[in-house]
Amino acid sequence: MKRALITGVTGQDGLYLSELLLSKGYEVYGLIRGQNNPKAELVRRTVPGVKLLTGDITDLASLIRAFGEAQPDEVYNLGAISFVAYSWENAKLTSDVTGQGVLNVLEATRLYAGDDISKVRFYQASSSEMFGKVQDVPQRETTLLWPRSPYGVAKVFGHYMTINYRESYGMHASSGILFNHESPRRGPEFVTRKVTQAVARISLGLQDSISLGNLDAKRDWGFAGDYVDAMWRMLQQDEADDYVVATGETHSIRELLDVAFSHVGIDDWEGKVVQDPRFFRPAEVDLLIGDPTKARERLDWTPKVGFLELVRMMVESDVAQQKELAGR
Ligand code: F7E
Repeated sequence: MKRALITGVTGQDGLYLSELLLSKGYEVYGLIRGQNNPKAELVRRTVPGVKLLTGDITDLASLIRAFGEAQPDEVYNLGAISFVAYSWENAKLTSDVTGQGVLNVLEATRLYAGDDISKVRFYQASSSEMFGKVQDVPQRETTLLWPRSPYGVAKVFGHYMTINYRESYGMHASSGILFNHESPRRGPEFVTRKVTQAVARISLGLQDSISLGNLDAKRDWGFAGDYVDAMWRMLQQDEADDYVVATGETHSIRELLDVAFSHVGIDDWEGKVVQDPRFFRPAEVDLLIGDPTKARERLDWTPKVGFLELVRMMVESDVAQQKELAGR
């Protein structure tokens, strides 16, 4: 039975990855941060098979202890401060967690492996935010990185540190450059979920409008459940490498609004959307579209859920959730 250790297990990807690994017969350990973390209960309820360990990716000693208990064959570093807008207000903290945290997990992995670096494989959750002011369209593994947010800069550090551990120590360390990936489990601070939750509430007469920032930004949105499968596939390869994980399609926030509102029978949403300067960013990433050719050819990975299906799935889930909340 293989053993996996996941940092960031309380997040959307941590939950989907836990389900995937448990279904494959893995023994799964999840790192939980902080005292009485309210999200621990969510993990226990959603994926009861996961064994929780206390630790923090900013605290190397806690990681060494967690590795000792989990004895992992595979390590998935998903832990991060992941909300881009927040990273301008908390740049140092984002750098410590999302950037330096990667170095801590790599170092804990190396110390745990000791003389036999081949005994453990490492996955780093890199991000399309690293492409920022894009230098190629579509973006691929070789595209020059030009991050536009403290979050993006921190992810670039983690990305190159992962490559450096691969090249310096021969560690099986892979980096998945994941484009935006969403699901009904997405946090409501991200634009897809913010929209689907508001659309559900508007359709039920629970709110009148939604306040948003830049409606012209374009993103390559996929389904998180598909993307965790790509993570796992990377660690099953003979050689570690870097892979873009994306759908190869891009859509604007306006198109997201079109699909979400029309799914509840509202075709003209203009009067229901307010543009609020609070939600504009100091520097925007205008266009992201990934080229997943390498992942398709080497990992035999293709996304199964398309944009329309994804948005509709999220709207339906939010309508059901809002009805349940309203009925209580
Ligand atoms: O913004 C625009 C916003 O916050 C998407 C994270 O998972 O993906 C995610 O980062 C776009 C941006 O995601 C609102 O300006 C307009 O252009 O959903 P988001 P993100 O910043 O792309 C990458 C791959 C990651 O790695 C990150 O961890 O939508 N937008 N109005 C808005 N965005 C938000 N959040 N809220 C608005 O009201």
